Amino acid sequence: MKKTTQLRRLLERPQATLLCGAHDGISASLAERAGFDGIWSSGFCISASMGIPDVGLVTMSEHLEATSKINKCTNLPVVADVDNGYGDAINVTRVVKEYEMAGISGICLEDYHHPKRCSLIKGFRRNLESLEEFACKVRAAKETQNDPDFVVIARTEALVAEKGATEALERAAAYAAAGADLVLVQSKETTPGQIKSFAIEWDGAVPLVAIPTMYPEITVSELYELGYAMIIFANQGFRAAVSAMGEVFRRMVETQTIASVENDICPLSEIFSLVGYEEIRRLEDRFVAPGQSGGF
Ligand code: SPV
Ligand code: MG
Repeated sequence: MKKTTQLRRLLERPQATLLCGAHDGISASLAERAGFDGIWSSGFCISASMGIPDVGLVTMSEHLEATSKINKCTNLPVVADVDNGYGDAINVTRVVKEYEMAGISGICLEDYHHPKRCSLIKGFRRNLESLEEFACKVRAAKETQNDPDFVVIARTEALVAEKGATEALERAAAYAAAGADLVLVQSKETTPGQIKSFAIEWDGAVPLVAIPTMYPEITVSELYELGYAMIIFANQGFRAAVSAMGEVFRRMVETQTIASVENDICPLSEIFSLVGYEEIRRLEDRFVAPGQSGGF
């Protein structure tokens, strides 16, 4: 089954579709192994893995390259965070073509004017595109897609930009009317009040998407009950890796030996299995004659 259709099927079930944020191939493999329904190629984690903040500095080609690597390492459908589409509606048409060709199952477009700003941090100036302009981008995305199963998520940052609940609802309704398959509403509050009231007020035109990073206490089933059909655990894996790496590096310098960390790190055998060394052995048996040298 095509991965786009796989995502559609997941969304048709009477239960939440749970996506895990990934920033590279191995994080996507691990998310699949853990039992997630799909992968979110997280702009926040991809930019952090490049050592830069998530403020519109990463280009479309860089996101696409990272997302393609993710997609090749998993059988799960991948939803790509494409920030604000890297320009106007014309840029969005190219985004859709490129991501469809790369086998990505859907994109999430957010209504920031360039430069976008990470939603998770307070104190930034946040400029949104006009409702009309962004609705045109959503329409452009939907009219460009070839595969009817390709999913376009429209994300409003109205609550994060402190525009109020009424504007958030108006924007969400306009984006749904423009053809968005789902609407993501983001909040930077540390309690779920905003996204709870949003869901209560929402007319249900399309299903909702939540990324509960800032209000982590809420459960998947609570969000689903409220009307959030897709839930994204966007960056916990990346943050776990950063904590683990930082601690192991610290201990190796402190003890001046790698023995101090050996029991706490992933065994090599697991890496071999995760990235398919066994397959290379099989290919060697089939295609590489004994004693054959490199090929150069
Ligand atoms: C991302 O993971 O890049 C997201 C989700 O867009 S958030 O960082 O919560 O805005
Ligand atoms: Mg993002």
